[in-house]
Amino acid sequence: MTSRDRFLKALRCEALPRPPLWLMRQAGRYLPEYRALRARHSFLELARTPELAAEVTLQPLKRYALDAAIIFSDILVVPEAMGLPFLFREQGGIEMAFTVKSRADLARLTVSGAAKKLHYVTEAIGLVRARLGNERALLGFCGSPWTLAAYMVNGGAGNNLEALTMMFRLDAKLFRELLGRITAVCCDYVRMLAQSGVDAIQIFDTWGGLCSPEIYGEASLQWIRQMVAAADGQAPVILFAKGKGYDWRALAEAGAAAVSVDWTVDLPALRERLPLTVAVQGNLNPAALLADADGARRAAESLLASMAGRRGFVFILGHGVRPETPPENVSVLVETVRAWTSAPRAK
Ligand code: 1CP
Repeated sequence: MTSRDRFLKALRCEALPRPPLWLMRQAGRYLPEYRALRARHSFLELARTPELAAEVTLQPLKRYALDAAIIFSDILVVPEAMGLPFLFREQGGIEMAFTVKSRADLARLTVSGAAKKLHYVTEAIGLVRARLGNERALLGFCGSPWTLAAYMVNGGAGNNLEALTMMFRLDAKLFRELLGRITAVCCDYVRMLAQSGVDAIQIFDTWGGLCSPEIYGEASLQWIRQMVAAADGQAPVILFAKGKGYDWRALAEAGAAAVSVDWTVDLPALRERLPLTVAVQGNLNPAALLADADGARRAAESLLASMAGRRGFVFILGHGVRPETPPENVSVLVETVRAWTSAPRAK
């Protein structure tokens, strides 16, 4: 069975002796070969040059027997295409060029034709697919409208994280106009990704946890649902929602093939609660890869054992690989998951 078949079978909740494995942020600063390229090119140069983006995408796959690649890009290319660029701070992290606070700011954002500016992503996808063939799965991704709005209204992490929630509560009309515009671009972009030949599209709702559970449906999930509809079954959608205060059944009913969760969620319990038409993806704590290799192996085995024999499981970290991760620990993780076999459970 190819890695790509394994990945697609897991998303369809078919029985497998071991789960497919990939990592969020599997390309990035923990890899010396990434840092070497970054020393010569800015992040945006890497992301916007299809040959370079393809090379960075393939870096972790050359080192590790991962089952899937994720195209090298960023969720913030969408606001950037709408006319709101982001900058790298001297001290690390990112910052938006301006924040959206009023109707006048909203008027600065482009909707029509914005997604077309992201053609460099689909070109990079074409290059990666040509090199990977059908051996391994290839994922595209997009931020959720709520999470993108969190950057566009709050600014980068460490800024006023309540500004978007305040807009939702105090100026519902402005909120809906903003989210409607972002969603329109995200839907165009998802259609482009789905047609570019990716095997799945991950939607990152990294800041979904800023919503209290009673507003999540209106503030975030309704816009995500439109994106899932835009994929139109051409590529399965994986929905990553960070945090644990969600109505998981409502997320599962949004139409995604899989729900992806962080390490604060009890994954076997979530698997029990969701129907076997929706896969779960998760959720090793990225911190488990920061210390010794033995600890990384034990943490991976414990998650594998807890999910042994269950259908509809994709093994991933609960969030991105941290830049300080020793690359050897990722090797140990990959070896541990690949060596695992378990018989299917009755259920
Ligand atoms: O080289 C550098 O210094 C830039 C670091 C970096 C990298 C490697 C950024 C800036 N983005 C990326 C790539 C990236 N981002 C990928 C592709 C790589 C891969 O997965 O292999 C993906 C899928 C993302 C997605 C992304 N970007 C998310 C969603 C996932 C998550 O981490 O929750 C988010 C929130 C971002 C925003 C972003 N981009 C970059 C940074 C430093 C941040 C976080 C900003 C912040 O909140 O402080």
